[in-house]
Amino acid sequence: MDGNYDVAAIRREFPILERKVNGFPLVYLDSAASAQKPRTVIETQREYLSHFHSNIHRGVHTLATQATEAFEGARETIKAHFNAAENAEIIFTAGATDGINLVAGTWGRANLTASSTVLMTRLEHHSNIVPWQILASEIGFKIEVIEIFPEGTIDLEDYNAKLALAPSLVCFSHVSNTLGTINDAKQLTSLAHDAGAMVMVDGAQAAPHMNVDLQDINCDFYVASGHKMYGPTGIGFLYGKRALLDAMPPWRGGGEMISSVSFDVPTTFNVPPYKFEAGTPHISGAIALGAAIKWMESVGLDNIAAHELALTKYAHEKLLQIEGLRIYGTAEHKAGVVSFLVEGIHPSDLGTLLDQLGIAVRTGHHCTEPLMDWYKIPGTVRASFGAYNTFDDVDALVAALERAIKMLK
Ligand code: C6P
Repeated sequence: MDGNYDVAAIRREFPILERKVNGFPLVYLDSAASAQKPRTVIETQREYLSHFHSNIHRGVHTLATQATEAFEGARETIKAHFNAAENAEIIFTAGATDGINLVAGTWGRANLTASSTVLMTRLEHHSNIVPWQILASEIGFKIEVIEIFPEGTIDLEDYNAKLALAPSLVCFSHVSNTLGTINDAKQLTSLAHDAGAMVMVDGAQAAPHMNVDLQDINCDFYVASGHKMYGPTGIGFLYGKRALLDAMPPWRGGGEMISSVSFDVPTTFNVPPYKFEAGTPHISGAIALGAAIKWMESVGLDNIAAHELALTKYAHEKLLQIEGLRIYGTAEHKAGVVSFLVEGIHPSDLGTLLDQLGIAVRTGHHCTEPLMDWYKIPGTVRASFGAYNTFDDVDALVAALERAIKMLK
């Protein structure tokens, strides 16, 4: 136990943490890629599939009603947890990537022109770059990059200078998946709004690690992925302000997103969120995501954040004792992500050897190639923490690294 945080009890809720990998107890340090699942999430999905699976919003029978209630209950859980103003502002998507593509394909296509400018930070994940690049190649708008300082924080002077270009949209990640930097989403949003821009926040790495209050941030769009929040893959959400969602054209066409379809008069569309949820959604995923959020709430996001911060500080201290090791991402406000390189060793060689010792880390560019290019490095080794990680996990990483480095040098 550290303080009141009973990490041993938390670990018991994650069956996967009992397994061995390559003969060693699993040390899972890759939660930024995808978090492991507590029993309540696994059970919720099993319970739904075993007892009340049905399509939703379409049937009058008992199973359809129960499935619809559970699905809409999950939407309510997301709305309440993230403090959206109403359930209609929460659109189920396949994940953060899907949500950003939705905004680009609807709001972006309807509102950006050849003379528009879109700002984004150098920290962005490809998911918050490429959909805008694809649209820019079609429409012809300009993309401008907000520069960062070497420790991984946004250069506010550069941001203000770029805001003077009167951008239509500013895109930034709430937390960097590669460096761990926590951006001040409220401040960045307010500056963007003062300049007349809309704001798209990529919350994929913030939602699992801190309390996020959407009305307080006041951004226009926010996306997150269920699988990083201890929930299933293939489900996530897009938050959008109601007035914007009302005005946006639909995205994918199909069942459920319409009000009326005709060959004779124009087809009309449903209200948000259904306007953006064509086809049968990932019902079990949405319901289990609701369970995952309730699980995070039961531990307390502030407790998870404090625990992960303590692990991060400890990892920095211990790792920096290794000769030739450099940490990328040293912002004062940092989430549980530690990216590093060891002089003379390729990150993927280190990652492979660490795996042989039971340690799961991610290596490579972490879908942030422009950031890696800026640092002039091929990638990093990244250890990332979840609610279930321990100080022993950090010690195991350091010991395995020392062994691996000896083998590689
Ligand atoms: N980052 C990582 O290892 P999806 O794949 O849609 O669930 O999430 C995409 C995404 C968007 N934004 C940020 C900041 C992210 O970190 C991710 C996913 C994983 O860092 C996989 S590349």
